[in-house]
Amino acid sequence: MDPNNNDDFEKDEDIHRLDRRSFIKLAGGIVAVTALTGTGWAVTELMVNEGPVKSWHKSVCRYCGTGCGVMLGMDENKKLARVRGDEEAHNKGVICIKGSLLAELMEKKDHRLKQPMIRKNGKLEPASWDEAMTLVADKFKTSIKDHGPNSVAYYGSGQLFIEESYTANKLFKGGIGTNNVDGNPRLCMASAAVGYTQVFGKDEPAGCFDDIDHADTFFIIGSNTYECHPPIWERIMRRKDSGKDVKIIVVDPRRTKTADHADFYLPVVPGTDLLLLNAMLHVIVKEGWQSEEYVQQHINFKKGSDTVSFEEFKTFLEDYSPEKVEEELGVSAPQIREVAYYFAKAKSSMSLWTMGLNQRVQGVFLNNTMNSLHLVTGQINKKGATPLSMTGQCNACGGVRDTGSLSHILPHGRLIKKPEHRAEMEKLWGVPAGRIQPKPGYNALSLFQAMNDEKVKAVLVMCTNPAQSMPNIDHYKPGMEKTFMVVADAFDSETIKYADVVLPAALYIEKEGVYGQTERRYQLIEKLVEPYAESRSDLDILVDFAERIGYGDFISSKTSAEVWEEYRHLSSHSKYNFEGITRDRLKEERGLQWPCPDEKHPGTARRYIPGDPFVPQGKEVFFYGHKDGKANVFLRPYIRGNEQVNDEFPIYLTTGRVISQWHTGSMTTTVKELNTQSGPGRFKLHPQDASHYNVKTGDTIRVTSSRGTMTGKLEISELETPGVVFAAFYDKSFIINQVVSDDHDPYSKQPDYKVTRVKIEKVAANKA
Ligand SMILES: Nc1nc2c(c(=O)[nH]1)N[C@H]1C(S)=C(S)[C@@H](COP(=O)(O)OP(=O)(O)OC[C@H]3O[C@@H](n4cnc5c(=O)[nH]c(N)nc54)[C@H](O)[C@@H]3O)O[C@H]1N2
Ligand SMILES: Nc1nc2c(c(=O)[nH]1)N[C@H]1C(S)=C(S)[C@@H](COP(=O)(O)OP(=O)(O)OC[C@H]3O[C@@H](n4cnc5c(=O)[nH]c(N)nc54)[C@H](O)[C@@H]3O)O[C@H]1N2
Ligand code: SF4
Ligand SMILES: [Mo]
Repeated sequence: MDPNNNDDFEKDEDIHRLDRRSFIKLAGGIVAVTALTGTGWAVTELMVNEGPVKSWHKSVCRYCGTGCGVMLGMDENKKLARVRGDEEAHNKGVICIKGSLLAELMEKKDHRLKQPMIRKNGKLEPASWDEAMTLVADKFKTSIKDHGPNSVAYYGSGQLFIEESYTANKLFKGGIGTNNVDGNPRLCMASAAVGYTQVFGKDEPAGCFDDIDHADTFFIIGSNTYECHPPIWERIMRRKDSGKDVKIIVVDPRRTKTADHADFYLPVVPGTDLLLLNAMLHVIVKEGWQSEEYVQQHINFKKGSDTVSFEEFKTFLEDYSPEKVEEELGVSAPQIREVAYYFAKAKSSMSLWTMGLNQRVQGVFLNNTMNSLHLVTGQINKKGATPLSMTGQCNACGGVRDTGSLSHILPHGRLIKKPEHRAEMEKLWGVPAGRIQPKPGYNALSLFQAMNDEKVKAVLVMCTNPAQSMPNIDHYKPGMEKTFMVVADAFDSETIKYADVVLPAALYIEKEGVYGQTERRYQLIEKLVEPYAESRSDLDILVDFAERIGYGDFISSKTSAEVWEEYRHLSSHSKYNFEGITRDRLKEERGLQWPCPDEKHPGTARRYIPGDPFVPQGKEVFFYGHKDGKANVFLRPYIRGNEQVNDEFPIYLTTGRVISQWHTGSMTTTVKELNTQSGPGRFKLHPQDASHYNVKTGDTIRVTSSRGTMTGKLEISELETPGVVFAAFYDKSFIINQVVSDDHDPYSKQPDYKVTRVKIEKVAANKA
């Protein structure tokens, strides 16, 4: 099915309700499903070819931050023939429909980029690697010479291998001498990373997925776990079915499939969650449900950089009584009290959150306060009790947050703004003092603005499709036109329309490297097939580029295994220490969680408690990111964003994902079964709003914000919420980011993709 030319979306079949036979039918008769579990979606095996498998190989799914272990079956022609979940991995054999169709992805050769291309007279023409890389090197060198190192930039991805992001970061920050290193994790994880760092002094979660098997209350907020982290959802459902008294609380303006299974569903007004979190804290301290141990021994209460008393914290919360917030929040006071009770009084409470909190103008405050809820109640540092920000992409944690490949950070939790951190990295990289610039570089939004303003003249874009994924995209297109853009991708993409040089990248098992998922678990993907046509791994491209611009000696590790050795040793100078995670261990084991300081160390499932190598002997809890071993609980006021509905723009647009498509769809829309499941891009509206606007399924509507307009088909769904129109962003003929606001969090600089006020107009009625 071509997603751009299809109107059969009314048949949008729900994979979750499909029985075995319908699933096989849906997938065109080519699948063999060995298990559809009680909750109905898990597919553990899928046969793409009937042919026999010659050898099975342990690997990792290339898509999301669940980081599922998969077993890849290669046939005698060395082609990926079968995929199944790895029972020995943390996902216990469970994978979702996208992972089960990895073999299909690898087969989509007609959509792949075949050779380098150079734009000549407005048209992309095939070129040799040497021609393309000579041009790239010349342009970057000239720009650096004429306009200084800050006139060039790298824009990367949470889907590159650790070795690749690390190399790019080292080259740009330690070699060229610019901090203009950013990427799509800015759109995704920045608020979580800043949030954790402010609270614990270090980024990355303390807990792990195993906590799911021990939790009694799940507080799921701004996460459609069912569609976006399906094996995690499956694990939560198994816990729920275990016979224990397990409560699931879901906070989401849309009644998603996740919300559908909740014991308590809180349909908050988009953008107001901080009222809920502060009101829960209000109830907790009023009722005396706080943990005295944590309040006395493990917490510093903070108002900005000042330490304040617990009493002052309580006074701050006075403004957030359930009765005061209920109207604006859209959740009743008794409901707020009820969820505060189940959160505080459970044996173990676990929170899970993703973009509904991160992609918000108050993303950092929301992340701070999620951690506060756990700290104040002592729902942390024991099995099943943990604030777990789930990561989106397969390698946003390992590849980008841990390697420090964002414009304000350095490897292993170091910050650009700290002179001692820069000095340490300069020493470790063996570069002159002062090489690393003292100011953060451009972040995603300011980078594309700098391209608009012609301050950045040349940019290397790897493994991301900003022309479709950036908010308010029309505003940033002039910059993409003007700047010398080098784009490395495996498939055709919107961004390639603006590229001056296109580099065909090797995909997934055509190369080798390490991914690090949500719970600090590092896993190896081994090379199993040769790169398609002329494509090369991103690491090979970066090494070649470094050599051509004069940093061949500095980028001395040239292969993935060599980079890993360098990087593993580097980590031993930090509290991320994973020197014990050798390549050989990664080949044998189902991933290892850092810290893991030596080769005998089993890895660390839970940080800040005994078992974590950095917790001093005799301490039961020690937040070693801060010298006094305490974590920060911040007083964070709710501030209304600019995107509030009014007479002109009376309804909220929120955007996100569907189970069977990946982001901008450049990979997943090439797979027929996934398109059949999702249907083409469209707006979704609740029946109540539909009757207000006098529209029905199949009609064409126009949605307009202060940023832009998009016209598209409409589907009416009971699963949506009155007052909210939803759209996903996978369909390149329906680029919703033309409408989405680029307002962003002032601290993390992460854009708010979740709350844009819009108006709706009917354009045409469905003819059918
Ligand atoms: N199938 C699939 N899975 C994926 C991906 C994919 O593309 N496809 N991408 C991966 C990546 S990179 C990411 S970042 C994750 C994202 O995973 P999720 O964050 O779970 O996915 P989203 O659909 O972006 O948004 C989550 C929810 O936030 C809700 N929301 C909107 N506004 C608000 C609000 O004001 N408050 C609250 N509480 N909730 C709000 C939306 O209704 C939506 O249900 O998924 C990962 N997994
Ligand atoms: N409206 C709206 N927009 C959003 C979001 C939202 O919720 N709503 N979410 C945001 C978030 S959280 C994210 S993470 C971003 C994601 O946004 P993007 O990163 O722009 O989206 P992807 O489709 O994942 O793009 C990855 C590209 O890398 C290519 N690729 C795959 N493997 C390789 C490889 O090995 N090497 C190279 N060089 N290329 C490869 C793929 O073909 C694809 O074109 O979108 C953001 N945009
Ligand atoms: S949940 Fe994520 S990692 Fe697991 S199979 Fe699905 S897409 Fe892959
Ligand atoms: Mo993401």
